Amino acid sequence: MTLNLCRAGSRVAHLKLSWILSRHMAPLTSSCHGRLASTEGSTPSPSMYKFVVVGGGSGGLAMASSLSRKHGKGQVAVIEPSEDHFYQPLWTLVGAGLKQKEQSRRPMKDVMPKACDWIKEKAVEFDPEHNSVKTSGGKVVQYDYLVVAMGIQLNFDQLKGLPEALENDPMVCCNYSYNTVDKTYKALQNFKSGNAIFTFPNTPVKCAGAPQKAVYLADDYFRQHNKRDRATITYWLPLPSIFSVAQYEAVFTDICKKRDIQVNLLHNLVEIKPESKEAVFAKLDTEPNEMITVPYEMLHVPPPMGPPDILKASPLAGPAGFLSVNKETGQHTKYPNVFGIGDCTDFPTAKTLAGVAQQTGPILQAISAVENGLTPVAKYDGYTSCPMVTSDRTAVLVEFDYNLEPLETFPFDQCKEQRSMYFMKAQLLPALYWHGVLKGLFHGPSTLRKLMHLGFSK
Ligand code: FAD
Ligand code: UQ1
Repeated sequence: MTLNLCRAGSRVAHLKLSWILSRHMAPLTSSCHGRLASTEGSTPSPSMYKFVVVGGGSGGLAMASSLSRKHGKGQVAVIEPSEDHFYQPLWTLVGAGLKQKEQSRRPMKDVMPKACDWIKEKAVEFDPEHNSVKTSGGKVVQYDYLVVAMGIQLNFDQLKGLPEALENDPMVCCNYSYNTVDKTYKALQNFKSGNAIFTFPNTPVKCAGAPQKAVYLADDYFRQHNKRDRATITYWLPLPSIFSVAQYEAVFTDICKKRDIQVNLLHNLVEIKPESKEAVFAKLDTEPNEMITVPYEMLHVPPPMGPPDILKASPLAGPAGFLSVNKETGQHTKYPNVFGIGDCTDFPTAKTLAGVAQQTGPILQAISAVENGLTPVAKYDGYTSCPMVTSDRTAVLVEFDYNLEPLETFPFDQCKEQRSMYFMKAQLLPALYWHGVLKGLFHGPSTLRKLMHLGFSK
């Protein structure tokens, strides 16, 4: 009876039922997740969970770890098709030959929280009216609460010539995927002379700093290998400035000037011609857009990106196709038992892992509030950050919030290139990721920030 109600009930009825059960009839809380089913002698259904997490990337596993630690075995399922889990921030360093790409990968089975059920399939359809997700294997997985953590989709085929160029031209490279990241270091090594071109896509992007870090690391590599004077380095962006936060924009404009890196704003890469080794740009400040064709010796291209297709096509999508969430709590704007984290959401801030870590606390609090029939009050402030690696020994740690105001952790001048920030990027953050973020134990640096600023006026 309870099971049928769970299956057939409307979203609201279903939620009310969950709350009533969880508050007053604790042993029956699991009626929708197998426990009551087994007491009644029927087979526990593997397709009904208190929590379903879609995506076993950074945000998905951080949430799944915390939720399964709190709620116990069998309560949380993670729908994730990939055999491997990646620490993507390492790819910037892999592209410059400073790390091996294998260091960024771990088998999914080793990082999946033990108390979670791993459904090794793709989610293919969301049905939030019936609290269910359909998978590529035909399963219908039901939930009390859904956490969407599918990341952003890489759309290589949306840029004319990019798939062919990545396939056939050894000097066209991309730090944004495990399969193409080692081409970048090979291109740096094989570069003889000419144009080294670096671009930025005209779409939403994860880690908007990563395309720029590739520029600085190339400049640094060429200098160390005595070929900088044979390289013309250009960085092309469709945006009106090199960085969205004024204070950091000044820092990077200055670095580019000092290092003879030419920055071409308001230029969008529209085509790559690998046969003639040319890149075609649209000048966005002309109407109709004037086209410029530039020969390249080496070309680094982050692909166009966008919301995952199945999310975009679902009732969960907002106007831009990303998961529509309340910007302070991560709760869906229409379905109160749906939450989102990370790159697949429309949190109006830069998409980074640092942001993901900082989101986990408020989202967990919001889920807990809804479970207890309360209104979520947690407040994610839009914190996002990334170490802008400027050489193989220095980085500028940028950190800011929804207001594009710096929200810096350390009490020293973060606008200066620092060796300590490179050390943090290359040595400390990977460990913090595998042992802290993924286990749901690190919720961003806000406590560290408070400690660091004790006694300082900042
Ligand atoms: P992801 O970690 O990408 O995970 C998404 C998961 O969803 C994947 O496992 C995928 O397989 C799964 N999935 C997709 N579709 C489906 C489906 N239909 N069904 C089920 N599962 C699905 N951030 C920083 O903070 N600092 C940095 O220095 C930094 N550097 C970066 C450098 C590079 C080159 C790149 C590429 C990223 C960098 N980032 C950095 C960004 C950071 O890696 C991401 O913001 C972060 O991983 C986002 O986490 P997520 O959980 O939202 O998505
Ligand atoms: C961070 O928390 C994080 O995720 C663990 C990153 O991804 C690798 C980052 O790049 C940064 C900068 C942070 C912020 C953490 C500190 C200690 C400032």
